Amino acid sequence: MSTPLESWVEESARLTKPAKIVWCDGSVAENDRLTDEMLRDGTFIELNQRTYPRCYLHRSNPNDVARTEGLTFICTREKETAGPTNNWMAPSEAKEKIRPLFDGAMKGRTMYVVPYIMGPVNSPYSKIGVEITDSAYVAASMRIMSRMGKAALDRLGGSDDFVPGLHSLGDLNPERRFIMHFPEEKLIWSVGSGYGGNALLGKKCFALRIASWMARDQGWMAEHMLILGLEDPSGKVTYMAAAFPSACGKTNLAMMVSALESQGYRVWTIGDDIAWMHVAEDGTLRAINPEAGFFGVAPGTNAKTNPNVMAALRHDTIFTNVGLTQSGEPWWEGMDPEPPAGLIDWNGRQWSAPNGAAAHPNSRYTVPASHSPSLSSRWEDPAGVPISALIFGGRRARLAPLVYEARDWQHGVFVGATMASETTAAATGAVGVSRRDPMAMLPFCGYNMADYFGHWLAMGPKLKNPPKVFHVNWFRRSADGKFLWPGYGENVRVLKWMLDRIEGRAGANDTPIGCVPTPNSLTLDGLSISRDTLAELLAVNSSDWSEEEQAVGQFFNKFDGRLPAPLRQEHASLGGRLSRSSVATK
Ligand code: OXD
Ligand code: MN
Repeated sequence: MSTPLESWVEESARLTKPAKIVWCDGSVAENDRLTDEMLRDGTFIELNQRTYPRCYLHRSNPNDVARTEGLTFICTREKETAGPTNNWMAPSEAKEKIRPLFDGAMKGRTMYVVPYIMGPVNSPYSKIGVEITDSAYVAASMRIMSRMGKAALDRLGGSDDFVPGLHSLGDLNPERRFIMHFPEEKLIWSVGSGYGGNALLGKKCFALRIASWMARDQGWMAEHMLILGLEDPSGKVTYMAAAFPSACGKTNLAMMVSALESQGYRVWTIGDDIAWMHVAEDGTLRAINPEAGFFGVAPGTNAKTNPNVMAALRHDTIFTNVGLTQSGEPWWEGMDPEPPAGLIDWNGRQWSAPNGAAAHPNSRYTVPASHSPSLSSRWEDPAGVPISALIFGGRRARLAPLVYEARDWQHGVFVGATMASETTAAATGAVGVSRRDPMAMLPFCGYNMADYFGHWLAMGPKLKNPPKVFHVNWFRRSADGKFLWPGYGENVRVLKWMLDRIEGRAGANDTPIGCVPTPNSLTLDGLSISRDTLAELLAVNSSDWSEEEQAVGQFFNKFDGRLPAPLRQEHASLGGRLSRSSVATK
């Protein structure tokens, strides 16, 4: 008798007709074999093995370099279940459309069966997925990004408790590219793309879209959040989780070298992209990082912005769509002030400035978390770490102050639900356009966002001491377009203010949007920042916020009657506070 997994593999093979099937065990020997094959067929280019041992460069098809949100669907029986912010297709229609694209797609190719665990091997919160793929690059990347191979098969046994994901590169034609999710049957079908977020199915497809659905049903949370621990001078570590949209600095914050290290404040990394959070028996919110590696944006990464990751990616790392130096090393914009001579760009052409960027703006490194010098000793704690603060943030040139604190859980949900950010190169489409991205989950929520807000609201009362909720904006600019805040390692000063708030030590001014630090409550020693700049960073401008309040109303209208009433109430209360404060300041 075949197991449910064997039956699904057989069924997928009948459809895709591969020349051979390889069951991945995740071993070093297997990884060496895959690497050799990819070096032979050109999928991998060897980097300088002296300075970057076991590191390789992969160049993807130039039309396949980012997540394609327009081709990503939530396929539920009812359109309403997917909601107004997702692309929707009925499951039967989606399957009819995609099945022919899978039919014979693996002819002459190898089918890799990639079993994996999302989460620590022995955590009760972890879950199993199995990806079938015809891409060796995907199989090798999944080995870095998850606990892949034998450990997953051992945990699964003969059970059917896994999320199946069928992936084929297809012909890489965007006309025939679809990323389909069937949350009602916990199934993923992805065809026509080899790019990370579209093709490494454990990440966005399972750990966010399908998992958010499971989390709603089972009473936990699957969020687009980094997890970090802030150590204080006494050695106590306070854990925080933060949601920022793609390419807004989650990895840098999670791995930061603290500017307050000499005062005893250090940051420890648990995860850089996804948090699965459960209510523990003691009423705390406990977070695990379901991933095992970092799939980070390369451009802008350097010894100042993220020294820990620069150290981490010097061995056993896959680079995708970065530039290549004459000495066979990876290179991207922002790595050094000047590009080295003789660079090859991400398309494999001799680079010169008029050709555009040497590295694609969404070029990536795929590196095991275990390489990071900042990795927390608790990063694989099966019980997760207790979360004391949840942080939302986006890129906003104007409007949002450096940091503010929500009044309570319900207001915090409103702050997360109304977050907005300027778009980045992590997804195809225009860059720099402001859009609402609730909880940074707009592209990743597997069901109706109004119901997702309802789920957030329902989680608060289940927690004994709900985490405090904050909003940050590292990206506020002056009238002449300059960033007001230095960011990176200096962001620890904001984390420290949050810690002081959690412990009841720091001062704040109550404003219509929430509590903003008093200038003296931020630890600014060693940083040269003028009082005027600080005032600009912390300013809450009532007329700008009134415009924002109107825009939020329009956004909420998308959800019609489905929007939870407490969010309407929070919206009305904000309006009331803003009009009272503008009367008061007149
Ligand atoms: C990612 C993304 O790759 O959010 O993490 O796009
Ligand atoms: Mn992400």
